[in-house]
Amino acid sequence: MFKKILIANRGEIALRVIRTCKEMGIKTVAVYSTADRESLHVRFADEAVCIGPPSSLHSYLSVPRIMAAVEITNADAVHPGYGFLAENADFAEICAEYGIKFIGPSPDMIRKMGDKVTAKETMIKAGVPVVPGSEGLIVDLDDAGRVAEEIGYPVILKATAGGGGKGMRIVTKPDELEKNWNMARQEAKNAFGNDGIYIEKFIVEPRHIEFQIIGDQHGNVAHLSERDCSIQRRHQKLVEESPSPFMTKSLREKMGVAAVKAGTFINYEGVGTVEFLVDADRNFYFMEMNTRIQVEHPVTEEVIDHDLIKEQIKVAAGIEISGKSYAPKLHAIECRINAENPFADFRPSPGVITSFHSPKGHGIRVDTHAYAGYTVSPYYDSLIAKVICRAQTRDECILKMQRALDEFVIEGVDTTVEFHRLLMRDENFRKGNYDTGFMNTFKLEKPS
Ligand code: MV4
Repeated sequence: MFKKILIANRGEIALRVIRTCKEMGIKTVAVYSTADRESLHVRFADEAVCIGPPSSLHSYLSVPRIMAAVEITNADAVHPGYGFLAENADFAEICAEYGIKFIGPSPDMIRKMGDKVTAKETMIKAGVPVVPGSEGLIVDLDDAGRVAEEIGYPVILKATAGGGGKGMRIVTKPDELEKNWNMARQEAKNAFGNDGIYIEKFIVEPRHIEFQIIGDQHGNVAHLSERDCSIQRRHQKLVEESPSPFMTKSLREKMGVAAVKAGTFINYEGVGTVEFLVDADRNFYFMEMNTRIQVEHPVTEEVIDHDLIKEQIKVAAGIEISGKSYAPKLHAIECRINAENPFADFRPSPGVITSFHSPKGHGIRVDTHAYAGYTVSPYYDSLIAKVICRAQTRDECILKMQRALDEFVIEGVDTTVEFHRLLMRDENFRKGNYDTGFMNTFKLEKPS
């Protein structure tokens, strides 16, 4: 087992990883920017190294600075958390060159899944259903026109280097293709330095349902059931839950088989997520694979009763998993609490948290690095807490979440707590009647 893990991250996930390391008897090293001096991950780690100024580019995204911190502290492994360097194949490669275990899959695997066209081609070979579309990259506008006619409008143009919604354009009719083709190429080139585009049939208002998987170094892959992440706004997830209210026993079996097939075919090592689009008829299609631990992993932890960070560290150290897959035992919901004003287009609201009281009681978990007196920096993403509730049934879980949100006091910055309070009372949400279009019609009105 590792002796000392450096956590190349900040905020709640850095704290989350430190907690599990402590329970496993592993020493921890925190890294921090000057903006995060007072952060809890710095205080709770055994050692802490300042790696630079607030700007992520010169701190949490700086490979040389992180490697320097690894070297001076003698860490034998790096946990990347999510975001920052978590899916950076070059970083994983440099760790390997220095004999440091990158807690995650191999650089090759990260590259393969990071390129969406390659990922999709790989899944076709594995026998996992994918959205009908182009075979590989589109070469020019004529090619785009031919493929679009073949699969039928509406279609969606996606950047192969994209993911998470960046660089996508929906095309509803032929005369809109040229404009969108040019825009998609330009956007992709600017955002990723790669203008490779592919085309898919546009699935109208699908659900976003993802499967958590885990693979070990011995070829075993298991799935840990699904999370429904359909409640999102501008490709930012707001709420996740497990089980999905749209799931059936037979659909879970089929999707679970597909997720395990995906992981097994690529010999996946580590925790990962296979994202699917699910249409109204419950047809499901592979969308992307994430090769990191995700923000919403606690939902899965609560329903299957395992510490995913612990499992992740164990497989990274070469320990074999049991190989069996899990169905959810309970219901869990996560609400992401961001320092944003939901009544002003979710505008970020950095500043000092003057008072902070988090909800407590049976079945309630709050993952947070925030406290009274903590400053929310404008330099990083605005997630300040995750409230995760679990109960025997979805209805009880929603009631518990309501109670938890009612108890949550955060003063000094605007937060999305109020949004979630309204959402938990929404009739369609309560019925589980939602898809990725939900936020387009959700009426957000400030209670007077
Ligand atoms: C799609 C889709 C419909 N059809 N692909 C890809 C990245 C993910 N974060 C969103 N993605 C989607 N891919 C096909 N073939 C619908 C989405 C999608 C979406 C697209 C446009 C605007 C908002 C969206 C919200 C959720 C999902």
